[in-house]
Order: sequence, then structure tokens, then C-alpha cells
Amino acid sequence: MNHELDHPKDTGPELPHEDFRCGTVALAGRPNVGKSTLLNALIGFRLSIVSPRPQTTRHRILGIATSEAGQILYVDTPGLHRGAKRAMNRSLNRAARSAISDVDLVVQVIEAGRFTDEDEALYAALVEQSSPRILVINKVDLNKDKTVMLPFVTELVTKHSYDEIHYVSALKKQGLSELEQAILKRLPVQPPQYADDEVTDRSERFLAAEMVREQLMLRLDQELPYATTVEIEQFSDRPDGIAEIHAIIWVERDGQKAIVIGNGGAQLKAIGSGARRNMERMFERKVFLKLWVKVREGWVDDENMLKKFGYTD
Ligand SMILES: Nc1nc2c(ncn2[C@@H]2O[C@H](COP(=O)(O)OP(=O)(O)OP(=O)(O)O)[C@@H](O)[C@H]2O)c(=O)[nH]1
Ligand SMILES: [Mg+2]
Repeated sequence: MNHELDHPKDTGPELPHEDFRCGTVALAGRPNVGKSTLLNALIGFRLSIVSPRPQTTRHRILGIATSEAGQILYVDTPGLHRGAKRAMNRSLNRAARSAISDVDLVVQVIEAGRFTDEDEALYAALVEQSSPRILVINKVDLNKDKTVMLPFVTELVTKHSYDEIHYVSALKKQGLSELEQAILKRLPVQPPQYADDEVTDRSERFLAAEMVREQLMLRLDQELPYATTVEIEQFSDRPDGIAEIHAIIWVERDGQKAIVIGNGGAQLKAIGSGARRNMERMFERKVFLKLWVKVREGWVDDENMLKKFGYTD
């Protein structure tokens, strides 16, 4: 599998058959509704990082699903949220907003039984776009009592207009093939933009940073994950076939550094081995991962630092 492709091909392959479809689909929604879980389920590959915490995704991430019928270019996005006071949060919202324009279709993901002010704000932004929109009601596995869904959806559609509504469990992989069919039929007939074995346009370097960040989201408490980011300082393939990766975990304060390292380095070791395991699975080779923790005061509020750390989209 080639994860390294940075640019789409100049000339795509021949049209496999005359009604082959290809287009871009944004997965949008407020934080934590399951957009990244859905992306991974739809492409059949664990590409985008997932955690139980809101604001896990910080970048737009392209995931490619190619079948006989077509090629769907899914764009996972940071959760659109309100009251974004810090520069980092504003950057997340900018990335989310830019990802919903210039696409062939938007899938708005919500949680079963809940339509919050943030869902409403996203809907208002979608109405301003001309692209068709599908509502995905995710996490239906959590609703044991199915009868409560009917009044919820009835109420929803009196005030909102969607081209289609789908009930899905991204976690349990339910309702996905119907959703895929609905998406595909709304995409333009055109040749694929990527080779059929490609899953993303993101580099291994980017994905390595994400996998360290996923461990931070999973293992650190309270606000600490939001004070961290990851920079890959070195990514090189050694002659023995091992990928050597050096990453810096940036935090805002000395006290945070001590917590990330943990007692006798135990926390940092757990972060490293969790990330390394996932990298080896994704990169299909052995990984030697070295981590450092460094302090950069106020980076979360500093536009220039955000740029340096890759938050530019
Ligand atoms: N029960 C259940 N949990 C789900 C489902 N889909 C996602 N989750 C869980 O919801 C949490 C958030 O999932 P993510 O995929 O990270 O959500 P997201 O919308 O990408 O969140 P942000 O990146 O923060 O905007 C995780 O704990 C997932 O396991 C589902 O269908 N059912
Ligand atoms: Mg996400």
C-alpha cells in the first residue's frame, strides 16, 4: 500500500466503465459525533485517529475508497464547535469550514437522539452551500429503545431539509453499504483521481505524528491533551528496513512535561509503545520510535507557532 503519494496523478487511469463515479464528500459535524470512526469504517482502514474526547481531529484528512462502482474521496474534518477562544480552536473551525466548501456532497453526522446548537450552527452553514447534504444519525447502537427515534426525526425534518437520512453505527459497522450507495449515486461520472490501492494523500510523517497524538488523547487526563502537539523531527528508513522516527511532544508548561513523562518515565513509555504498535501496523514495517517532551509556552494561542506545527489548513 502506498501512503506516500502527495499529488494526484496528472492523468487518471482510463474510465473503468462508462458510469464510474468519483467525487469528494465532506464528513462534517460537531466534535465527538463519530466522524473519524465513520471515515475509517467507510474506507475499511484505520486512518484517522479516534478517541472518546472532543476535538481529537485537528486537520482535514482525505480517505480514499475505491470500488468497481466508483472512487469516493472522503474528507474527515475537525468538529465544528462554538466559543472557540484559543487560536488552536479557531484553526480547527477554519479547517472544518473550508472542508465543507467545494465538495460534491456533505454528510452531516449527528448523534442519535441529539441535535444541539452546534449541530444547528453547522446546518446553517451547509444551507449556504449548494452541494447536496445527507444526514447521518450515528451511534444508533446506543439507542436501545428504537421508538424514540421516530419523534426525534419527525421533529428534525420539519425544520431541516436533507436529501437523505441514514441511520448508522460507525462503531458496529451498521448501515454503511446503504450510505455508500446513497453517496455514490450523487457523485459525478468521471475517472478516478487516485490509484485504486491508495488510501490517503497524507504522508507517513503526518500519520506518525497523528498516532503519537492519539496516544496523548487516550492517556492524558482533563485539559492536558489540548495543551499538546506532536512534531516529527526525523523520519528515515534505515538500511535494515526499520523506520526510525524521532518525535517531539510539545506542551505549554514544565508541570505538564512532568505529567507526560510520568513516574520514572512510565507514561512516556506507554505513549511510545502504543504509538509504535499502530505505526508498525499502518506502515507495514518495523518502527524505532524516539520521543522527547519539550515546553513551548503559549503555543496554543500563538498563530505563528500553530503554523510551525502544521495547523495551516
Ligand atoms: N457507541 C458508539 N460509539 C461511537 C460510534 N461512532 C463513534 N463512536 C465513539 O465516539 C467517540 C468519538 O469518536 P470520533 O470518531 O473520534 O468522533 P469525531 O466526530 O471524529 O470527533 P472529533 O474528531 O473530536 O470531532 C469515540 O469514543 C468512538 O468510539 C458508534 O456508532 N457507536
Ligand atoms: Mg475526528
